[in-house]
Amino acid sequence: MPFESLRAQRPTIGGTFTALALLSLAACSSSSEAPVQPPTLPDPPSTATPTLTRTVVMSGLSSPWDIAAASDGTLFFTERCRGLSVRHTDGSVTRLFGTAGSSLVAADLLCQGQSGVHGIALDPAFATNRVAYVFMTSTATTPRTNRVVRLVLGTDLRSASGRTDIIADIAFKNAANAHGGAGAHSGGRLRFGPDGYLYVATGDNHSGTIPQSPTVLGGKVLRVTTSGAAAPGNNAPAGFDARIYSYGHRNVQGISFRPGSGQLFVADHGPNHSDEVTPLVAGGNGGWDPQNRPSLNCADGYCGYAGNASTMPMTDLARFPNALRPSWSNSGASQGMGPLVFLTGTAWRGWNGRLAVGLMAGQRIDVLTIDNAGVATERVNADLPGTRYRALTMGPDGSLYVVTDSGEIWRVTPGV
Ligand SMILES: [Ca+2]
Repeated sequence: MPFESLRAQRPTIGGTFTALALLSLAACSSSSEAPVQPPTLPDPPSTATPTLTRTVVMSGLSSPWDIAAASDGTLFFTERCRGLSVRHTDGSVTRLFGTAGSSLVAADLLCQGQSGVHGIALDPAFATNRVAYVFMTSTATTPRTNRVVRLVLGTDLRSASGRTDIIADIAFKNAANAHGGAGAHSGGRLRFGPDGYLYVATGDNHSGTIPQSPTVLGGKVLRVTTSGAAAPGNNAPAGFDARIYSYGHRNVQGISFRPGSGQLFVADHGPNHSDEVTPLVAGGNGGWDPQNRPSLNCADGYCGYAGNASTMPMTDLARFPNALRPSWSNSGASQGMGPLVFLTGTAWRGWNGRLAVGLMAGQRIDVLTIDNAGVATERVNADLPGTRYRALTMGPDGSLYVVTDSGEIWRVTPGV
């Protein structure tokens, strides 16, 4: 009997296969043939919940904000008022970019309110070009702006040089208003998509008009080349800045791409209600429009904290019937939705492909099952310590790396 026909007949349960295979082999083998070993089959994918092992990799960081992992396990992390640092695989740390003491000092770095140094992303060709991207607030212009800067790191990853500001005109809240201090709602997450383009999350700056503005880069998700130019296919409406991929957001804090489809899902931090996880499409409108309206007249023209989920919705389907529908709206009180990431790898067992969402005020990580239509059908708690979850990313080892507001980096490893 040909070997391949055995493989085609394989039953789904390994033990049964072994018995059948041995019977078949015995019936078909002649005494002149060498014994044939039955093939080894992988275990079927487990649908069980993984057990989680948590290791504190670093502690004592100052307002850490984001993290990126290189293929060899080197970790890059930002601290909001200090800059970008790297944790080498030997455990040593080098300050690369930011305030005094960094390899490359950014004299224009501003740490104010919620803002400062935010997202970090490594170039898709990082292994060969050592290029990294950082989101930061800058005093280089008046008014001040948020920027995405490109850096070239030394081959030993212990220095930075060659700063190029690839996006210099992201909206920044320059002055306090009735709703809070300067620096509020800058967005700031950076991630490369599977298409090789850089996605940039921005925030509404406590402005009533910015989220739906066709030209102001706040309350948006931008999609650009590694030089900061508009990526092809953004599908922004006529009259919009061509770098805009989606608009009508409040304060996007999480970006992740679904394995397989590559679709972008974002976490949009709600006001006093309705954090949202939303799958995006090019040119889409998230439906956030916190302007004055007949039923609401708000201080400084910003109604973002006025009303409720009906009168000031995070996704206003009355104004924008085609707005992007969220997968999950954390209705009730906002719990400070922050980062999110799709869990990937068979080690995650039944959670492989599910979406981990970090909540800050909620002090937990929820794991969402998303159906093919992009709708969340199940939500479970990850059973990790209660703390404010600021950043999540997958490491090259299949572990989940977690950054907490309290200043720690964890490695969370799934197991049986
Ligand atoms: Ca929305």
